Parts: sequence; structure tokens; C-alpha cells
Amino acid sequence: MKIKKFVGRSFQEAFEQMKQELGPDAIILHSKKVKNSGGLDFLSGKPMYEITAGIDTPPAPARETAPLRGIAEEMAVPRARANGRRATRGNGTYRAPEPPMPSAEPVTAPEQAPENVIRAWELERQKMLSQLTQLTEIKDEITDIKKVVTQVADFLKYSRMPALPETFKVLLKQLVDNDVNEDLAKAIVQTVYSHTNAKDYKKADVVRRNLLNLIQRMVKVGRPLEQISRVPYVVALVGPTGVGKTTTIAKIAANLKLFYNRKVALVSADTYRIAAIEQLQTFANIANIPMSVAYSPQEIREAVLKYRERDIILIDTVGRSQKHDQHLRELNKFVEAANPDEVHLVLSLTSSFRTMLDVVKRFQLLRPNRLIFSKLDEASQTGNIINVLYKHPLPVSYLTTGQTVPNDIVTADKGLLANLIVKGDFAA
Ligand SMILES: Nc1nc2c(ncn2[C@@H]2O[C@H](COP(=O)(O)OP(=O)(O)OP(=O)(O)O)[C@@H](O)[C@H]2O)c(=O)[nH]1
Ligand SMILES: [Mg+2]
Repeated sequence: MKIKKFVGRSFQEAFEQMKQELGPDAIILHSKKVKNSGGLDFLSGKPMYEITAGIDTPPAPARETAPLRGIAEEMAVPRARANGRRATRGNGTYRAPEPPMPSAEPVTAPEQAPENVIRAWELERQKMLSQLTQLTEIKDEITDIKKVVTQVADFLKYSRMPALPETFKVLLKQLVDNDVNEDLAKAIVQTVYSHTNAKDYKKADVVRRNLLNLIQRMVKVGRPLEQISRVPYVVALVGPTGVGKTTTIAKIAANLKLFYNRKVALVSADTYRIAAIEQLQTFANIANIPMSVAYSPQEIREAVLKYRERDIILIDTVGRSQKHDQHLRELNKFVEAANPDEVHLVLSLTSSFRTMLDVVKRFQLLRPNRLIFSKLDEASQTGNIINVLYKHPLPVSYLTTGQTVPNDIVTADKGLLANLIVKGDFAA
């Protein structure tokens, strides 16, 4: 048997070469995709297809009884039989062989198979090889198509703003990637564009600074509690379950006491869970901060009165689902009784935008006048901050960044918020 390799840009091309050189009787022994090793097509970086094919040459008589080794020999044996010689083994009954899977593994040829079956078997094998190669080609094409579709989608997304220079489009994409609502992001970038000098359009740093400045003007921050001199100043934290209210109260209290030497008192109005009281009490004992538990609105009033000599009274409340109106109304009675100066609504940045909006809407009942964004460390994107603030422009008081008391809290600052919204992290 004469064996030869053919390489083409497609399976078809290699196959044609094979037919031309070895003729119609040639059989494919193996085919595979190979790396492009140069040549005319090297610029495309596309793979090449290699076919190893064979054609019968008149066999030597010894071949008939030789052990079957490589695939070329296997294919040669039935052909030899077809050339008029009889098989020496087998009982004369013939079972049609399963068409082999195309692979480089040696395949045993059927014993005593008639010529037409052998041919059919070879044809089947060739067909499968060709199908396999075509499937690989299709898979590659699908990958390419996916890439192009993404590019087209990106293009369409921003094509309604064809006038925007590239520097602005880059920022627009960054905002959208950080989950800033697309329409809002476009409006922001358009505004930056209209406020940027034409000579600066291509200066990425200038455009970015203008964007950060605009966002800083869009957000509000609360006056840090340590700077408030009116005493006692009463602050309540409210929000859905598990967003970090109690942990945040402990962080605020510890920071006010340790770093600003303020006289703090704690009131736990979370009588729903015994563990919640213990949680805050343990902290209060360690930090040596006075704490009271209020089981009714009346007891909250009394607690606030009791601590009237302290600078800041922090009230922890029970976590309530925004979907449960009755629970929210009960909670409101506690909060109203404390007559707080500030009500901070805690929103977890791990929730979806729609959930956050729903929470802010339902918690309006408690008249929050500050927002705390918690669990920044767990959020993959932070664009929801501006999405929420755009709809509910409340001052932000704190951001929390982990479970550790007292470290994992940051007092809100406009520059920091702008960086978070644009880039997803604090760094300038
Ligand atoms: N990763 C992370 N976890 C936090 C953060 N703040 C609080 N947690 C964790 O969130 C969980 C709930 O915290 P809590 O402070 O008990 O939340 P809560 O809002 O008081 O919960 P309820 O009183 O049950 O409504 C705890 O495991 C905290 O350690 C934060 O900023 N980042
Ligand atoms: Mg709690």
C-alpha cells in the first residue's frame, strides 16, 4: 500500500488533492486538524486539515498471513482478499462489522468479508471522518459567529450615539459594565460630553475627571455623625432582614467611641430575636458602651430619655421584609417613639436593583433620611448605588465592607462614591 499525507485549508481541499494524486480508490486512513505552520495562509491563523490516505499497490504474497499491525496493513488485508485469494481462517459465516469510530486506534478488519461489504465499510468510515471534520469546522465557525454577535450587539448598543468620541464611549461601556442603568449611563455621558471642551475630547484623563466630577454632583452624603454637636443625637437603623444593621451599629458605635471619643449609648429594639439582643449586648460589654433593650415603643422613649446625657444614641431595630406591611407598621411605632434625628435605611449591595427599589419604596413609611450601602465586599458590581440615588436622592452615610467590627466601614464621601460608581472600587 502506498501511503501519503495531504494538507489543505479545508477538509475538502485536502480530500481533492488526495483524489487527484491517488485516484478514486484511495482510502482515508486518518484525518486531523493541524496547526498552521506557515505558508500562504499563515496570516489568517486558521488551522489546516491533514489527511493520511493510502492506495493499494499489488500485494506481496506474504502479506496474507502477516499479523495485522498498523491501520494501513489492516486495510490492505481485505483488499488482498478481494484480489482473488481466499481467507484461510474463520468458519465461513459473515457478520457485518460495526462501522468504526474515526480515530487513530488500530481497527481490526472483518474476517472473510466480501468485497462489496468491505467497500461499504470503507465508505462508511470515510463518511464519518468527513462528518467529524465538518463538525469541528462548524464548531469553530460558531465560536467566530458568537464573537461577532457580541461585537455587533455592543456596536448597536452605542450606535445611537454615533457622535460620541471614543473616550466617552469607553466610559459609557465602563458604567454599563458596572451595572449603571444603560439609559442613565447614556444621559450621564452625554452630559459630560456637552460640558467638555472640544479640545479635550481625546484626552481620556480629562474626560474621566469630568465624569467623576459630574457624578460627585449627583450624589449626596450625610454629615458624619462624629461632627454633630447637638446632643443627644438619636440615630436609628432600619432595613430588611440580614442586611447588616446590628453589625453596622456596632461598627459605628465603636468608631465614634474609639476614634472620636464620643459618648455613645445603644438601644436594641430587636425583641423578635433573642440572639439579636445578645449579639449587640456582647459587643456593648466588650466595648464598654451602655445599652438598653426596648420591648415596646414606650420603653424606647424611656431608653432615649435615660441616655439624654450621651452624645449619640444608636437604635438597632428588627429586620423586616419590605413585603410585610403589618410588620413595617409595627416597626414604625418603635421608630416614631424614639423620635430619631436620623433614620438610616440599610441596603445590601448584593441585592438586585429592583429589590433595592422595592425596599426603599416600602420603607418610606419609616421616613428614612440616610442610606447605608452594606456588603460592598460581596457585590460584583456597584453601579446600583447611582441607580438607587437617582430615583431616591437621599444622602449616603456609610458603606460597609466586611464582617469585621470596627474596621469594615467607611464614612460616605462624594469622591469615593463617584469612584465606586464608575470603576467599582474606591481607588482614585
Ligand atoms: N460580607 C459582609 N457581611 C456583612 C457585612 N455586614 C454584615 N455582614 C454579615 O451579615 C450577616 C447579618 O448581619 P447582621 O448585622 O446580623 O444583620 P441584621 O440586618 O442586623 O440582621 P437582622 O437583625 O436579622 O435583620 C452577619 O453574618 C454579618 O457578619 C458586610 O459589610 N459585608
Ligand atoms: Mg440585627
